[in-house]
Amino acid sequence: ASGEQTRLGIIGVPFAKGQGKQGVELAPDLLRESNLRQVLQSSDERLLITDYGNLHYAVDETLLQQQRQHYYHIRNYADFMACNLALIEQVQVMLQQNAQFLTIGGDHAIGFGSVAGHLQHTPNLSLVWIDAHADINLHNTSQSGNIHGMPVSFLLRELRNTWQHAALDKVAPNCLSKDQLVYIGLRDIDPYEAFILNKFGIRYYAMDSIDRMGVPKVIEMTLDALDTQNKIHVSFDIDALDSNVAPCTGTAVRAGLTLREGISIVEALRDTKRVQGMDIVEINPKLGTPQDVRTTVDSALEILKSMFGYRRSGARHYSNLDTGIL
Ligand code: HAR
Ligand code: MN
Ligand code: MN
Ligand code: MN
Repeated sequence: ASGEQTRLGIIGVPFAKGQGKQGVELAPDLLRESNLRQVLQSSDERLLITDYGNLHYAVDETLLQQQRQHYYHIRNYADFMACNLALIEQVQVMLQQNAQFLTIGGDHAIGFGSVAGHLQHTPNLSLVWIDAHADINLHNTSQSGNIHGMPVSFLLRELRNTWQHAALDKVAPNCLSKDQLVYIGLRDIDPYEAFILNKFGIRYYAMDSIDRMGVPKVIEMTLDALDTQNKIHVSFDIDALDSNVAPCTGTAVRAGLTLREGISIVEALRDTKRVQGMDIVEINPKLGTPQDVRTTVDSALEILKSMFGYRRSGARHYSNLDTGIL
């Protein structure tokens, strides 16, 4: 079994129009320049990595018309939908060619296309959304008009009908069940978002739950909630981490996950062997000092290498090792 390889596809999505700050679009190339590939490869020698480059999209007249007629109050709706439609296709291509995929944002608006594409390939899917924010606003509840605060509402069966002019049944017919969604790390929930979470009984472990129960219990409850037959998608917003380890992000909220808590969560999810897709989003190298950028990128790489095989307790397979020393 030590010669067995796992194919991993990577797509960069340099999308910044889900919020107001320039800079998140630089993250995919910055991670590549920071040796993402080598870091992942050395975390597990069996990974076979294919980098598909950065996603391109074109906005068509139908989407511009949807925006003008129905979603003019949502900033960049047409760009959002065009980018996500391209991502939905790209994720399915990656899953035809690879066992796992990684989507590098960009802001969290791309969480819609990444998870929706995953759902079209694998209808029985669970989603773990690790974030300071719930990103579950509707077009008529958002205070900011920023669509990176709304992607989850496009995914859930119970909420997607609020986007009745978005033709979701056509572009992404498979949707997520509300009992297969778990949030971890929340600490900045808008009033309408809290109403929605509670109305539908969506599971969320906000930072106070983590403080009360600790990460091991939260992970246990998370895994208990998810159907063991399902594959898992992990959408990791870097702002879930405390701003001392992830300062370069557009909407930093203090008192977040420590890097160790983040790593523990990701390790436990990885150890289920059911994680098939992951996003890492909201890294903005234009915010903060060069040292802050270094810190944020290093934290992201730690999270990613844990997801894709690194064990703090040491490697378990030794195919490339000269064991003649003993
Ligand atoms: N809830 C706020 C809004 O909808 C803030 C959302 C900030 N979102 C992110 N993604 N950074 O998690 O505008
Ligand atoms: Mn497949
Ligand atoms: Mn987010
Ligand atoms: Mn966030």
